[in-house]
Amino acid sequence: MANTSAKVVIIGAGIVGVNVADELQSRGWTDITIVEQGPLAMPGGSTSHAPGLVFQTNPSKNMSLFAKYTVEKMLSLTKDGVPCFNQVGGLEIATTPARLEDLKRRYGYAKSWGIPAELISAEACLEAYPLLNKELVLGGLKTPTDGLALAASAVQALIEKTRAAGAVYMESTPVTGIEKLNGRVTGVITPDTTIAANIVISCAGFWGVEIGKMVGLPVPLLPMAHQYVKTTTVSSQVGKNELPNGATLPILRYQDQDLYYREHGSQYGIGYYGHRPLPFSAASLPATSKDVSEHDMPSRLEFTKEDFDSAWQLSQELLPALKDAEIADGFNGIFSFTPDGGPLVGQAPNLDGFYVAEAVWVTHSAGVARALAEVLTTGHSSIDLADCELCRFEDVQLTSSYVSETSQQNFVEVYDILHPLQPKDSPRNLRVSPFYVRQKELGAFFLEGGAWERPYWFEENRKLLDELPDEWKPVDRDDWSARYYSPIAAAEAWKTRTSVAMYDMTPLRRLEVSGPGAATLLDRLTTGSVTRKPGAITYTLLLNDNGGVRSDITVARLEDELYQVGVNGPVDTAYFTREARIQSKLEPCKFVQIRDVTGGTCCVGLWGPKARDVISLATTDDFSDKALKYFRVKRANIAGVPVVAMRLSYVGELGWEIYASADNGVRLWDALWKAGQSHGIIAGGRSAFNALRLEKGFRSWGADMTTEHDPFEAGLDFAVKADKKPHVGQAALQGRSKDTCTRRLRCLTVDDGKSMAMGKEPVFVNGEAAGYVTSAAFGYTIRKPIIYAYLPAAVEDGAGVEVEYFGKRIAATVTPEPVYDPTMARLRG
Ligand code: FFO
Repeated sequence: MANTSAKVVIIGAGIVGVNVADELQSRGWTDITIVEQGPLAMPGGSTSHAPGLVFQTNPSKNMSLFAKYTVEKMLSLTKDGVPCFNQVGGLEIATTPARLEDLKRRYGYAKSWGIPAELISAEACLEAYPLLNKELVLGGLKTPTDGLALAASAVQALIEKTRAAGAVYMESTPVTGIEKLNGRVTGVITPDTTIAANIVISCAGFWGVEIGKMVGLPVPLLPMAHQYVKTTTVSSQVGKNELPNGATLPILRYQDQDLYYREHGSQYGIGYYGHRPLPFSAASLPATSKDVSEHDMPSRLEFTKEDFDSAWQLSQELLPALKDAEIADGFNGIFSFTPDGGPLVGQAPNLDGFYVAEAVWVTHSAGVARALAEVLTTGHSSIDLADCELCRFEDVQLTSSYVSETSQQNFVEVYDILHPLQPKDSPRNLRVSPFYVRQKELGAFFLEGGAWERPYWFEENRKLLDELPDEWKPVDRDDWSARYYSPIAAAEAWKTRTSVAMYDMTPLRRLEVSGPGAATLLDRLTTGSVTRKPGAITYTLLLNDNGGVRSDITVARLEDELYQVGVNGPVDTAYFTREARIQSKLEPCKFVQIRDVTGGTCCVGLWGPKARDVISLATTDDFSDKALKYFRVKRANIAGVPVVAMRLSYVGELGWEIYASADNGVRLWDALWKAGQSHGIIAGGRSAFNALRLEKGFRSWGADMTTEHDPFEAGLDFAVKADKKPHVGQAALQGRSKDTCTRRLRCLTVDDGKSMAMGKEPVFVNGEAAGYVTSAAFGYTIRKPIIYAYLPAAVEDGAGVEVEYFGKRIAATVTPEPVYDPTMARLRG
């Protein structure tokens, strides 16, 4: 990625576009043009009516860090002598016992991500916010560094700043098309001119869908109206705030009723998420006129009072001082919602040089802009972007019906207490494996992931609970960790470790990488020895050019010019596809093709000490250790089904991943099932699966490591081959080692043998928050919960630490890993 300046056109001068311009300039880029369809003084998109509340704490680490930077940056900006951030603090209140518990969880996130916060009593809430009805409030979460962003002023301040540094602004200039040549963007078309560009960044907010259409790019966001009102003067507040929009009370969240509040001088601002979803299409809105005003802008729709009636009543109950006021002015303001609530950031998979930063709230605007500017100027961002990546969705998740339904659901759930495993109720059954019919027969309990239906356990296995030896008996869980869980998982883990089980691995994304350039491509992008002869499998890493782990993958060489690569998701697919396209263009004789074969194939993981006994009853092909060693692949035939068998196991047992084409799936399943009967074979679900992999110390990308961690920190340096030809990330790792890390991923076991964590909880070393949980599960084999967490490198094995779960401290011990089969005797057997 080039470090030198490019010719950049940014579409949209909202809070995201102007921040991107500024962040690029501060990194030395100079040739920047910003095209805005509205007048610059008030462009008329979401920024122009955004209420500006910045609550930083979020379950997502990167969203919290984006918000944190937005606060810092806004604090440094002034417009006409007035700072662009009013750090009044934030207060989230609980009016139900469930919310009070949830605030403890949110307090944990704040600690994990380094945002100062305090859990406070009902009395302290009243002290911080005297207007509250003391009958209603049970307690609160106070975040002193939260506050109010003056988004529209910040835009003006940044326009002045970036203009002074040479940025060119074109106002009242709609974009009518995008120019491209040979898969690269070359310019932006407006009614009067075409502006040449080699980088185009669409920061068009909810108009992004329409801009995306110009280049054939689906942008999975849904514009939706959200109600906001200003009251008339509240008499108790007269004279308390100096500025017309001034505020001194903290910004306030009343999530139990989908409401939030801020002061506007002596008036109140109230936002409401409790009304019916009001979706729109940006294409249906009129063109932005030259005279946008506060009350007349395309993103500000007519107020629908009937949707607000209950909110007004609830607000007067919570804040009795509002009883002498009325609604002065209300509107339905359009914002962007997405299928998973995250923003959309990154390069279009189908068009090089075309970037998107959309569905970004004011809260995260400067943080996202900085990350994108880092990507453009250095090739990588310091905060991991995977859960914001534009290309993180599966194809079925890009259809307009999916985007519409799930984004509306997100609107409805925006303040709900959501369990980390909680699936969508609808749409479901989008992708099912060929084994689905059999799984139904076995009483599978399904959750959804990557649009796949995935069994978590099988009711059919409940009867095994009676046979479970004492040392395998599950222990009781607290209510939260018992959700989406069944003790049946203990029985499935037991069978896998002591007998044999079948796991549906179909949803594991796999790519066929083929052509004369296949080995060259894989060699260049990975840390491992992937050019060994056909039959070899390599567990290896994709790094970014800062040495951060962008994925961990398996590379199986089937033929000289044919590989099967097991990856972690659509972001990996987009990366391989882009790199293959570039290589094929630069070196036509090294042509390489990437094909996602996930949907057309299926996979059974047949694992356990009796796996070889089972397979030998279903095939005459040789599955002995000699014929197929650990981490080797071969084609075979099982009961008449052509398969590819890979000798590896994410659960850490003897056995194989067995791949077949999807049409043969049921036959494959039935043959293995039948062969397994005499050995007591069972089907295992993801609940047991996830526990077994953690016992074995196998990392899960996205949770246990991201681009923010290098292989040494993540404990994956064994996957980096020292004497290898240059590969992406190699140079960055020079001079780094286990000894230079300041933090490392560690295995903890819970001392009381039963207290669970779920992930993202803070970990305390010597009483100080020093790290956070990446993965956690009950280790059935050792009969203790296992927790993986990043901790300072100095922490030694045997050290006692504490994990905070819903405000309670759980004692845990740092333990050498893996806790199961450290000598690999099981896998190599
Ligand atoms: N591909 C396949 N085929 N199967 C998988 O389970 C997975 N993964 C991800 C993505 N790709 C996959 C990769 N994660 C091991 C650990 C993590 C994995 C996959 C495999 C593993 O067996 N590690 C051994 C490697 C030993 C060696 O290098 O020889 C180990 O660490 O001991 C599932 O998420």
